[in-house]
Amino acid sequence: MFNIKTLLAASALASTALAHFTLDYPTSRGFDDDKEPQFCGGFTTVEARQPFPLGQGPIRIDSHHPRASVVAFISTSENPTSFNDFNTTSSGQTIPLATPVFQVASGDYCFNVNLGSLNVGLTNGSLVTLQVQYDGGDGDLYQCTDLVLIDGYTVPANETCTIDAATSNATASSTTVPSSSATSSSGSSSTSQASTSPSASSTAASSAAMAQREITGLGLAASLLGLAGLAML
Ligand SMILES: [Cu+2]
Repeated sequence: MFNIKTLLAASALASTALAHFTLDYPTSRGFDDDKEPQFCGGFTTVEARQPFPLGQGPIRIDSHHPRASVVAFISTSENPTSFNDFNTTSSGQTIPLATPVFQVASGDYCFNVNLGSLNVGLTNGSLVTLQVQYDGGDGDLYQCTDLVLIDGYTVPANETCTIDAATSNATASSTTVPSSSATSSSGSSSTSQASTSPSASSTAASSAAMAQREITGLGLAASLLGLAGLAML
């Protein structure tokens, strides 16, 4: 015989997709399926800061939904406690999004950010927290990572992001990109880089203008972007 509690538990179980998404590089503060809809994925204290390039640096995620929209943004607070800390600096300056809103399927993806170019006064040694927001159809999910920005820092070679999901229609890469495919794609990636950068930058500009809304309702942004697939989830 069923009771309400059992039914609720069963439906909660069914609606919790396996892992939603994970932030794999830089290392996330922590991951908890059930808490991932919360600010910073439910991990609200600053963890050991990882060195990260002041210039271009890679972020890696593993998407467990067949279609999702993703955006990343930073806080310049040493201990961000609210989304507002990701919207403005301590002096009230608006912080642009670190990426445009972009779409992924399931699998491993990477994208590059260039935090030094956000023009919010970041320099060698600046402390930031980067938050990734992900909506795969079951609501906004979050992961945070705490960084110290180093001018000229070189990330481990295996973390380098050559197929940037934020600026191209990247397909999921395997965990390690075979060197043969990296070689063969280098030619096409440089041409696609050139052809996609105008649209990528215009996307970045428009998403920066909508930053406030996206941070609190990426689902809306996703539907505006025509994520028809979400309805099927
Ligand atoms: Cu999910």
